[in-house]
Amino acid sequence: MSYLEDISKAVFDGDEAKTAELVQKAIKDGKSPQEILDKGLVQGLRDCGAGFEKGQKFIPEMLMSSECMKVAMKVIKPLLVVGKADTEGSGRVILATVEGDVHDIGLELVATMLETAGFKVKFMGADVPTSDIIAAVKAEKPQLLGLSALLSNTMDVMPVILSLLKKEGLRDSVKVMIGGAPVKQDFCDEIGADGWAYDASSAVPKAKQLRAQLG
Ligand code: B12
Repeated sequence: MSYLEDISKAVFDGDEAKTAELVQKAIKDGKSPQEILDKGLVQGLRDCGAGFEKGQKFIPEMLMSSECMKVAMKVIKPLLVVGKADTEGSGRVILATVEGDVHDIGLELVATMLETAGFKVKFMGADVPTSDIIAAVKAEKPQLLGLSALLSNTMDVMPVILSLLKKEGLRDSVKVMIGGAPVKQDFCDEIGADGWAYDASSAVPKAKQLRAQLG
């Protein structure tokens, strides 16, 4: 097995100690942190989700796999940030996973990548009440609002947030970027959000593009 497959398997197995050990070794061997993240760690979580869908994995196991990811991110995050800072695309961003949805690992990666690109990020976490998101936009006037949903049913909170922003007269001053595994470009078009990105890396150029549109 390749080192990436070994890392994926350790995450899939929910083995925190092994994940940390393998990630540290890969870094020491000069492997790319981005590759470890995208092709090792995230793949392990995806495999775990696929196992859950097939009834081979259960919630406590998904939780153990997500803990592996968190442990590994402690090692990787500083390496992703070092050497890439760039203030060109700077702007203020609020990030939140919508109400009713506890998934926040992917959004944390988006936060890391945006910070790396020079954005000032307010990370509100998961299961954030819609009223808190609206209040934060009102109080902090960010250029961007990033919303995440991992569940097919919580995606539907996104258009509710958009219409409340409109009702509060905030919609024209903030660009809304959406993401999360079930969220796609067609959904973005359908609900009238400003942008969608597939993953944390592609969220950066998308955020810069949206920021530039505000002038
Ligand atoms: C870990 C996990 C959990 C953990 C979450 C821990 C945490 N703190 O996040 C726990 C165990 C708590 C959990 C719970 C549940 N989960 Co869960 N979970 C997962 C799993 C395995 C991995 C998610 C993950 O972290 N992926 C890795 C990250 C890096 O990827 P990502 O989240 O997609 O994020 C990337 C992109 O989507 C994008 N992105 C994400 N957000 C944003 C935002 C913006 C603005 C942008 C631009 C981009 C962007 O960038 C990210 C980084 O590259 C997925 C399987 C999967 N394939 O995703 C299931 C999955 C999401 N869960 C699922 C389910 C059903 C549940 C539960 C309902 C189970 C239950 N019966 O209770 C509960 C939900 C409870 C709730 N109310 O929310 C289903 C959802 C099915 C659906 N489409 O509705 C999945 C797909 C599993 C499956 N295949 O069935 N889960």
